[in-house]
Amino acid sequence: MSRVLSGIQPSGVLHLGNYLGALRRWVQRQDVDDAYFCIVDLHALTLDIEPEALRSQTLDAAASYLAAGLDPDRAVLFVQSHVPEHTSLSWLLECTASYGELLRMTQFKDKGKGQASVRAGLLTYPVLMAADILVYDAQRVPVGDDQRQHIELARNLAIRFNGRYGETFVVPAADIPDVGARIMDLQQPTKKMSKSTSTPQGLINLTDSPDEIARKVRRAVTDTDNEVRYDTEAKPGISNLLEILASATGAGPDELADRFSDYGSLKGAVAEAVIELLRPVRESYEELSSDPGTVRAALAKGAEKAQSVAGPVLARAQDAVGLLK
Ligand code: AQP
Repeated sequence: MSRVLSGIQPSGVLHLGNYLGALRRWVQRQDVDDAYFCIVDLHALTLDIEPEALRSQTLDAAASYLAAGLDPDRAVLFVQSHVPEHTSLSWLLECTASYGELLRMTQFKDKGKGQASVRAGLLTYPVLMAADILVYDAQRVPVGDDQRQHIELARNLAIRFNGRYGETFVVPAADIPDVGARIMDLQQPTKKMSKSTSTPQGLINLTDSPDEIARKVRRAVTDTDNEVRYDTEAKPGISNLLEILASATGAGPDELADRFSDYGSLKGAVAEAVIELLRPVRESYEELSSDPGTVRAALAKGAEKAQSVAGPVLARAQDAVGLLK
């Protein structure tokens, strides 16, 4: 059994990209792996967020985890800030990372662009993410393609720390799917679908009704030549729809392209597949959102278990750097 760790920011309602790139795969791993999945609430503070929104979205994200099929008896589900070992380790890793390597993070450049004042946390949160992973001795990190660079940083920090202070951390590896690793915005198909930067029409939320899903897919931006072909450079909109359909059905995007002779029929098939894929998640989410007690109980149990693993790893790292016991 390998130890896996991953998380999602409660920076908005979870969307189809979060589901296909992360959540759905976590559910598949929970019986096979020693699985730890958190809601990374501290990461959400790197951008502007109202305190009430952060609180309610954290609970909503946890309800989405359960609705997607994660089971607190088979995986450790918790909120990052409930386990303070993450932030304690993060400081040791900040003193391992260099300013230059953090400046090179593309998410920092993308999210900081156009902001009058960029929070220091936006620069340093990839280090906190490294701490999220390393503090559990995680071997694998199932994520979407946008997190590849951050996992590389976590690996580099683990290797550098081990080199400087002696073997302390497990060096983790990214686990990125072949299909569904980068679901694009339906309105701007050259940009990834994102909680914080997509418009409502560009996103399919896990809570969207079948009608909303059908409308958003029908209005998805394509091109004008009406030829269904998988070509992410020349036809990003159609390729994104094929990728979504491939991820929902298990067939390959090229093979699917051959089955459709026009955009209308492709869009109809995508809408139907997504509606059926998300139907059980939405139904279960609706039940859970009226039962916050169940969600909170799952998180409390998870935090206790998580802390029992994170505590000794943090102590090992503190000892390694020379902090007085
Ligand atoms: N569009 C996507 N396609 C596939 N996977 C995706 N993920 C995110 N967007 C897509 C994966 O979902 C997990 C959680 O991501 P996150 O919420 O922690 O942060 P993010 O990657 O920055 O996702 P968002 O939606 O864009 O959030 P905001 O807008 O708050 O930054 C990760 O495994 C990610 O790869």
